[in-house]
Amino acid sequence: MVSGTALVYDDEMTRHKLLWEDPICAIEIPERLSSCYENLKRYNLVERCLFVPVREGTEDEIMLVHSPDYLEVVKNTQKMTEEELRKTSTNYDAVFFHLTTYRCAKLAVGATLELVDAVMSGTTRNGMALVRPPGHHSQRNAANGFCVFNNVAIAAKYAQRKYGVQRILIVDWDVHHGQGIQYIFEEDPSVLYFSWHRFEHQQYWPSLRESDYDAVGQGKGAGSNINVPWNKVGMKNSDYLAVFLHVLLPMAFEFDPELVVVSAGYDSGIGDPEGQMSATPECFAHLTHFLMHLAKGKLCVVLEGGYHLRSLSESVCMTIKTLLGDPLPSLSGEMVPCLSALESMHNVRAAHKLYWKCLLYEDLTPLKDLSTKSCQLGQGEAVQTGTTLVNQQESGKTNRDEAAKTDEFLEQHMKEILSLEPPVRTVVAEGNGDSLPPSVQNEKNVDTEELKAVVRGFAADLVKEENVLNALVNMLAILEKIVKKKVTSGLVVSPEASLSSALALKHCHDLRLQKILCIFAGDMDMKIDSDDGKVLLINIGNKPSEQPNTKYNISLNWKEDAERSTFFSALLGFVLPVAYSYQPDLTVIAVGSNQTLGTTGIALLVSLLQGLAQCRILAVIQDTEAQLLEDIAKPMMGDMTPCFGTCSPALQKNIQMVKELREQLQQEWKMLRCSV
Ligand code: Q9C
Ligand code: ZN
Repeated sequence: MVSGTALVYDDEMTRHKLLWEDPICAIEIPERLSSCYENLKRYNLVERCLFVPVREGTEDEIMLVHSPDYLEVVKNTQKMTEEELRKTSTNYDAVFFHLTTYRCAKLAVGATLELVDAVMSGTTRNGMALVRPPGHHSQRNAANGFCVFNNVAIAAKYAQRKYGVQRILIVDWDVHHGQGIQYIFEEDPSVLYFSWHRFEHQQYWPSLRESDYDAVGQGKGAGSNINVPWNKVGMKNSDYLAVFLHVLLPMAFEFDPELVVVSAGYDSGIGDPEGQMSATPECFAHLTHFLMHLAKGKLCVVLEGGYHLRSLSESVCMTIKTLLGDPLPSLSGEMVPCLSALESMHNVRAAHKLYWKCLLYEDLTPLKDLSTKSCQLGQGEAVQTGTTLVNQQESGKTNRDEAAKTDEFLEQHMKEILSLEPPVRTVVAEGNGDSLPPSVQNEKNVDTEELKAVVRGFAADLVKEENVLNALVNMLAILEKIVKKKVTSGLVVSPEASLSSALALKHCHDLRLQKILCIFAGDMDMKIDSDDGKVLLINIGNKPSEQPNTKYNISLNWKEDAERSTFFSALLGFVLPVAYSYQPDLTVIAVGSNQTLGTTGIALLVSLLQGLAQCRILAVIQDTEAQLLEDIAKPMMGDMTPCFGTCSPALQKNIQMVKELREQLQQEWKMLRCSV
């Protein structure tokens, strides 16, 4: 398995700067880069990465995307007077040139290509390039929006040429539309481009008609351009998560990329003066974590925008921590997507219905223009900043006050979320350790009277046999280690998986855990009492359940044999939205006999559930299924699962079942919603 995270950075890229007064360009400052690097040092993350030196991108590499004439224009800025630099800058929208711009822009390209090389050659699994100037607005013949050369687009062309990569996914989470990338790959079905962006019904910069959801790509590229316009500011963690779960990820898994490149702008984060959105730094950890499950983990993250220094640098650190495999902090905030986000999601899903199997059976008639309606309904749903109404001077002051408020908030917020997090990933296992990866510690048999008493108190009549008693006692010992944050996860092989999980749930209650997410896969014969909301039980069983579904007791039953694509839509479209809505303190996964998810299915389930409950998972496996031990241990250690590959469309009745369940429960679990 390939491991490690590359960090590509050079402070020479801080030399490019604005020399004259220009309120529009004033936010793209050198400190954007240096503050990220300083913060990475503060968190001791630099030494955990493989440091990769930058190089200049060559003229040929730049011309993979840009015209020779445009290259010449940029090259000429090297020897201009300030007056000429200024004059050249005015030929483009929101751009400034400096004597060092050409050099820095070549380094930004080269840094991005070094990252692609590190990942494609297998030197590291993933990595991040911290670069300036950014790239996603720049076009074949033009600089635009602080961007000179299109770093990410050049990287995609380079990966296609040098490594013969067949399918590349570009995820642009910058708050602006990377129209430059859209133009370059519009007709290319081998590059799937996803962008969300502040749009406000085309009022927001760059105010292009082609930034709306109905720009799906052209010719052979139809379906390979995904635009999610944000028509309101104030979008928060739950809105971003909903778009990933219901729009990007189903399409991305179906596309099955061989490489993922992120246009990672952090102006979509809280406090940013441009974006005016509300996503907190850990949101970027979750976005990164999801993308790590594609393309066998080959993920290149490349900096674009981000203008609130504290927000930017904390979010960059969360991204790199996640790339390194650290446990993720829980996603904070109310898990309810706003109406305006739901409207955008519905529209983009409807626009792509014809092109994607995962949307084929969805009931997606285009919405009427609800902009006025959603404004009325949306009050209180989005933050209204009102800074546009005040004059220049006052608004400067307001922005400074707001920036300082966000600084204060982030100081506190980061302390809170990082103190809750277990420091390192550790997995302990009980039972026969033969088939376990070496990184998994084997739990020594414990022999405490206290725990034995707990077991006897729970099921004295059931634990006649010594081996059952020991298994249960060891399970409790592991559970206590997880709850006390001595380890992140635990594995238990049990002769009585149902009994073990029921006891685990009871003991969680004794240990005062508030909310336990319990996932049963395969045959389990334990009735779990979950009416009080302390346990949320999701059964992914084979046997049709006798009881109707309720808020806290849900059964998903496939009609035929388990299909990959049914499992995908159930996992992304149902299990994860419910789990994120619930926000559990611990996840218990119990695998009974005859489970039908298969090795990859179980591994993907375990891996994605690590975004919840601060990564705390107890897996209880029926001894008949013990060969699954390694498949469950690996994702717990942060080893991403192999890809599924493109899958045949799911049976309509299975998709129908997931859809009905979603509709039935979306009042209770709001993250299930993907339409107004
Ligand atoms: N009122 C990047 O984030 N703003 N570029 C123009 C006019 C330009 C952003 C505002 C923003 C460019 C890489
Ligand atoms: Zn941006």
